[in-house]
Amino acid sequence: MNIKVIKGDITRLDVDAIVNAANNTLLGGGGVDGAIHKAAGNELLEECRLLNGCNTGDAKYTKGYRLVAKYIIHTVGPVWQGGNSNEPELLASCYYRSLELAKSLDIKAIAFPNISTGVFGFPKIQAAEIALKTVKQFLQANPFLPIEITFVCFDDENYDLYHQLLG
Ligand code: AR6
Repeated sequence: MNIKVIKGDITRLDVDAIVNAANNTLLGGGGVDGAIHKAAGNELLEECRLLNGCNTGDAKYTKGYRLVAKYIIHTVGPVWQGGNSNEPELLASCYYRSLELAKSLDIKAIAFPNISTGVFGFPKIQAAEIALKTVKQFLQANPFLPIEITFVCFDDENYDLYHQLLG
């Protein structure tokens, strides 16, 4: 299967594109967003300023600058508000839109963090189920696309969850 799970720091990955769990401004923040901006350098922020933000559930891309990855796909996950504010659909859309963008950029290897499961408070088990289900849906819809998808977990809880779900 072309889905992998690893534990580690997404900023160091040797892939064509890494996905950033950003916010609507796309101007940086804490968590993985802060780590990516720090590792990529100030030029990233300059390009992000030109993007005019991003809607929740959507994705936009920039160059990777000082990262090994050539591109950064910035997506905005939903803030968890109890589960009745379209959070599952919006989270699924983050993964699907990011993969559609990757396809249009001819990306062969992409790495995702566990979007929305930090500051944005999405329950980790539900988020992992949505992430895996959505990625599988995309692969089924694009059966001949040569793309390798890596989930990069930063904490043990997410890592263990993904391992269990992938079997
Ligand atoms: N590599 C991989 N995963 C990481 C890294 C890293 N270097 N650092 C943290 N994580 P979060 P969100 C994991 O809070 O919940 C920012 O301020 C972390 O353990 O980064 O989508 C943005 O600007 C967690 O599992 O993103 C937004 O305002 C996952 O990344 C807001 O946070 C996501 O946690 C977005 O919140």
